[in-house]
Amino acid sequence: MPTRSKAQRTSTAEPQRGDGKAELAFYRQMVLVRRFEERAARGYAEAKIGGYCHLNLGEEAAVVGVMAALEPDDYVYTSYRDHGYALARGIAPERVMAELYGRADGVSKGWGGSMHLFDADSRFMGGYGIVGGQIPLATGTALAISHRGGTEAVLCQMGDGTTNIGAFHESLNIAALWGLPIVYVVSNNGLGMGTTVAQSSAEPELFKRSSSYRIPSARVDGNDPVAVHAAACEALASARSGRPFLIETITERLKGHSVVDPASYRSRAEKAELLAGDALAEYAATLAERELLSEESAREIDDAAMAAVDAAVAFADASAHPAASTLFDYTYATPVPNDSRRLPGEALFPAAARPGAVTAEVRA
Ligand SMILES: Cc1ncc(C[n+]2csc(CCOP(=O)(O)OP(=O)(O)O)c2C)c(N)n1
Repeated sequence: MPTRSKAQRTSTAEPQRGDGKAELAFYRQMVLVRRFEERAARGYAEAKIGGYCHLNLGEEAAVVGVMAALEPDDYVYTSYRDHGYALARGIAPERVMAELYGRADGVSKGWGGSMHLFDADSRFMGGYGIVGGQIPLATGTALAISHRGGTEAVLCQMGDGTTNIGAFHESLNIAALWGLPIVYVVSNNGLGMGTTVAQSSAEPELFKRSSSYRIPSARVDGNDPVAVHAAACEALASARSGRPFLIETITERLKGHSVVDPASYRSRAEKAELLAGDALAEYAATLAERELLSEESAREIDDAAMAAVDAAVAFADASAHPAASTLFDYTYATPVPNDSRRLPGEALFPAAARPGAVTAEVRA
């Protein structure tokens, strides 16, 4: 069993309900994520963005609250729904948008796209397109930290549907057995594509799933960034002391699974209800009620977010497409010659092995 140094660090990011500054900072970030995602949807419709594209619209509070609890040297792994997490990690909107545009100045040099944002400098280890692919990798990172007696923690975010992937259970088991410094965050937006949690999970109260592995857990209102932040601070403190933790945030995705999903599994009435209960608007109203946010400051915050997103789009538009010669440069640790690709028109099979030209051969 790996040894974990007991040199522990408590999180400096303490929950701050009542301190208007922290609450406004959450709001600012939530608005930035909202405006960024709206613009990403537009960029997709304009064919500026290709491939898959999944948005955090509606999930801003859950994203921002959890990310604010991290230290700069902690590691972050997320699902493909990763834009908001990257922004909340402090990665420049320009570099995130350029990645969505598939440009060389993107955070993954244009080769990753929306689902694969990666920035080693901020220990943002990615965006993963394979459902649950991030969980064993995040757990392995926690194992590495534990081996070298580090004080960092790992945050591993996933969707509700992901808790049914085998790797979720394998990873939680190992994390608990070996006391790894990891927090699993399940963003429960009620749906895995069009399948509800009730249809897919025998235990629909997802935070309870970790109890099979004796991992403490909490369910929290994902519409309240302060509550999410408080839960994440507690979870990270637990992880750093050698006890992994699981947080389930109850959240909503306002739109379809990805930008091309019309969400026809939701009725019109349900869609209208969703928009009417938008967490961002509700949070703004709460701040206004507490006299932390005036109409004027709300407008200023919105204008600043729009300006940041406009600048990100201009930057992405001006950035070059990555050179084809760099295709394999960041894929393998061992360099792969770029001319090892099959060229257009080149035969798939060597002449003697072409379909129809093969003579049966048996080797004893
Ligand atoms: C191993 C694997 N199986 C299936 C898919 C197809 N797929 C992509 S997203 C998704 C739903 C995941 O839902 P959830 O974990 O709830 O995350 P959310 O999209 O709600 O954030 C599925 C089944 C995939 N990408 N990888």
